Amino acid sequence: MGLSRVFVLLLVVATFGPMITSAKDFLVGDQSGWTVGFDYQGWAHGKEFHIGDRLVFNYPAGAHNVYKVNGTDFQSCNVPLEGAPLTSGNDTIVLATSGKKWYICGVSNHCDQGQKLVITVQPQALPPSVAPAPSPWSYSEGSKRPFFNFNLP
Ligand SMILES: *[C@@H]1O[C@H](CO)[C@@H](O)[C@H](O)[C@H]1NC(C)=O
Ligand SMILES: *[C@@H]1O[C@H](CO)[C@@H](O)[C@H](O)[C@H]1NC(C)=O
Ligand SMILES: [Cu+2]
Repeated sequence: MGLSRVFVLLLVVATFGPMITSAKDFLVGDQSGWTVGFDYQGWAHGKEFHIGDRLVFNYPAGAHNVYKVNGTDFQSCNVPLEGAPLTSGNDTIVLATSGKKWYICGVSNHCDQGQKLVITVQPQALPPSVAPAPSPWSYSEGSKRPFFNFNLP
């Protein structure tokens, strides 16, 4: 009895835990890291980035760097004059807002050689267990409140 309740609890945690503590680390380029001659758009394709996830740019310090830029500078590979790049070789960026994010390497002509990444960050998704499910109750409650009845058949 006690044991089966523990088991059910573990099952719930195992099932829904990953959805709740869902912040993910994305190693940019996987084992190739942050470098020239890699298809970062191919890498990003099919991945879902959410607020709270992290990008990790991995490279030998000094060989590359990471500038966060806007879409214009991304397209033209323009390295911003102001604003310092990340240079540690293990640069971690927390995705704090939704929308498009653009990153380029500012060393030499690496950006022109394809060392650039654009992603779209989605708003943090609610775990399905928390999302309110449509239920008969919401209708019966609505029917007691005439102001909410305009759109009901
Ligand atoms: C993009 O950033 C550059 C600075 O690197 C700035 O001069 C330019 O006005 C920005 N463009 C837009 C559309 O914000
Ligand atoms: C790189 O950064 C990540 C995230 O901050 C960290 O977990 C990892 O231990 C770091 N790796 C190295 C080799 O410093
Ligand atoms: Cu580079």
